[in-house]
Amino acid sequence: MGPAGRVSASHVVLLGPNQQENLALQYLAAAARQAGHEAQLVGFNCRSDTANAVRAVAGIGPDVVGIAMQFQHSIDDGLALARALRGAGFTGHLTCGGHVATFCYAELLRDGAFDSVVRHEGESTFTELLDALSAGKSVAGIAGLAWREHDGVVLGLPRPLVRDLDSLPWPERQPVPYLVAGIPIAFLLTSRGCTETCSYCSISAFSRDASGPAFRLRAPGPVADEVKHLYDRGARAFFVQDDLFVLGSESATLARVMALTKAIRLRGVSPDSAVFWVKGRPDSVSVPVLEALRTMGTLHLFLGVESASAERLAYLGRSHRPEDNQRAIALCREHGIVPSFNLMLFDPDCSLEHIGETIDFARQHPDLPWNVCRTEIYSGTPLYGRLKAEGRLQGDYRSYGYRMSDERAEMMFRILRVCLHERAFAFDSLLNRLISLSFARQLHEHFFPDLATLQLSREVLDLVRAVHVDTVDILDESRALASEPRLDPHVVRQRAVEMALAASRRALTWYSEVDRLWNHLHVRGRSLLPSPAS
Ligand code: B12
Ligand code: SF4
Repeated sequence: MGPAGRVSASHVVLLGPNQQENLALQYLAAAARQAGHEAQLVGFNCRSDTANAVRAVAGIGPDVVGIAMQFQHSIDDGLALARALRGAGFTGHLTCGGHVATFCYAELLRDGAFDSVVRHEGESTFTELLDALSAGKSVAGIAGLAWREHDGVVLGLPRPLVRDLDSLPWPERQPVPYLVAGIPIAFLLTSRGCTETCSYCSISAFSRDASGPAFRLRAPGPVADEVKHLYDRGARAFFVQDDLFVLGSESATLARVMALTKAIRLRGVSPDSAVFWVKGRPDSVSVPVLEALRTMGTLHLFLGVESASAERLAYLGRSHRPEDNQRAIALCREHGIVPSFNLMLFDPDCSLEHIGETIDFARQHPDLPWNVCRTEIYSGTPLYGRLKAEGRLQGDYRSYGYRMSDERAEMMFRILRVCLHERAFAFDSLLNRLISLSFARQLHEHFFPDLATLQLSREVLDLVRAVHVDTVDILDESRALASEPRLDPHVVRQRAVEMALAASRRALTWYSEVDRLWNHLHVRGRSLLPSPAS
């Protein structure tokens, strides 16, 4: 007899995106295993993975399948996977979870082949679900769960968020290390949630919907224990996936980062041998904070810049001002930390003037890793509520859209959708790959500081600069086109296609250059990094 008087254990397969692994599913697998169940992870990144995923599930033969519903834009893929699993004869319990599932549980249970939806944080709800199923009991009444009953949807009582994050078992990492530039990387969480309330963001909406707390920190000791454990498995760079690693107040950040640094060093891991990638907001960056981050071994700071327009920042619910962006970037440059950022050029109420301010900002930083995007609408967020109230939401929960109130901004976005799709908007876009490549060159600068690295870094920087200068030109050109008086849609379409063709001709060598540098850094890193045992 297993734990809690259970007769048998559940065998579960968890399916979801596995770029940068998947800490959500890894935490769930660890919790399930701790409760005596069997759990396996299978990668499912896009629709074309469906057949392989279905085959893998059929080969494993689990009692329960859980599908990650992390991204609003890929709900349809998750629904199709659920249907395909049923079509292939899977008759066990089918559940899902994640930010999207938390808010769209009713629609998913209505449209999907799911039996239940795990809402908010999943560890306890999911293991209770597995316990109930393996004991042959009904899942009805499990807190945090929504389920189907008599063709209707029933919502269980809410489950409070876990108070002590260190009570959770560590995520069950994949056996083969994830490599960037040949260096083993580990993904890590030292907190959950965020103290801010940006109008477009799922993080604050998620914890608010669960009745808080908005933000929880792990204690430095257990984080350092996990870092040491991962270090002993070979990890040399730590990607901290916290949404808010640099805290709101300077004194709190300094206390936190110094405590973490001390605890990590006490366990024998020095900044020479392990480095960090973290996230922060421009208004929380200061000289003491950067010095503390540097001492911890931070190389890279993903900075929440978002826009260079004061009006847009206020609309997006950001707490910082445009001058914070410039100040934070200048300080990062001085302290040898590379900042990367995303620029939300478009949002429902932006104008061409606002967009111009952000393009000017991008123009000033051609050497830094950045990308541009449109603000997307996620269920449960204040921006979703606003557009719904204004009657402007298009599409449905499987992917919301909107038309910008400024027709010229809308026109500019449509032009860019034609000529910058692969370069900026696609998940594996050239600009996203340059962000990864920039971190890759930083890893080599840190671990292998020699002349050959210097040459490679120069090549990466030249490439980043060339692509960014060209991208800013395209942004300018499309903005100018959208500003022309009396726009004829046919002419605009024609010009957009011409611009797209010219842009892809220029980008042709850049794609192969990214591949070449990425592969070269990978092979070189693998050959130069001493194995953990040596
Ligand atoms: C790391 C990360 C990534 C990584 C890796 C993603 C991965 N493979 O896991 C990368 C860089 C690839 C990425 C990319 C993107 N991301 Co991202 N990402 C994150 C981030 C920061 C952390 C995810 C994480 O590990 N969380 C920690 C775990 C423990 O928390 P959790 O995810 O909430 O999981 C718990 C519960 O939700 C639940 N649960 C979750 N999944 C499941 C599944 C089952 C079966 C069950 C039962 C329960 C369950 O239980 C978990 C444990 O308690 C989140 C923000 C966040 N804090 O979650 C954004 C987030 C998920 N990303 C987001 C977005 C928008 C994107 C991009 C679209 C960005 C872009 N413009 O390119 C892309 C899309 C990529 C794609 N494949 O299409 C949004 C999604 C919003 C939405 N509603 O759609 C988020 C929420 C950030 C935000 N600010 O809103 N991302
Ligand atoms: S600071 Fe980042 S994680 Fe926090 S609410 Fe804003 S966008 Fe979300």
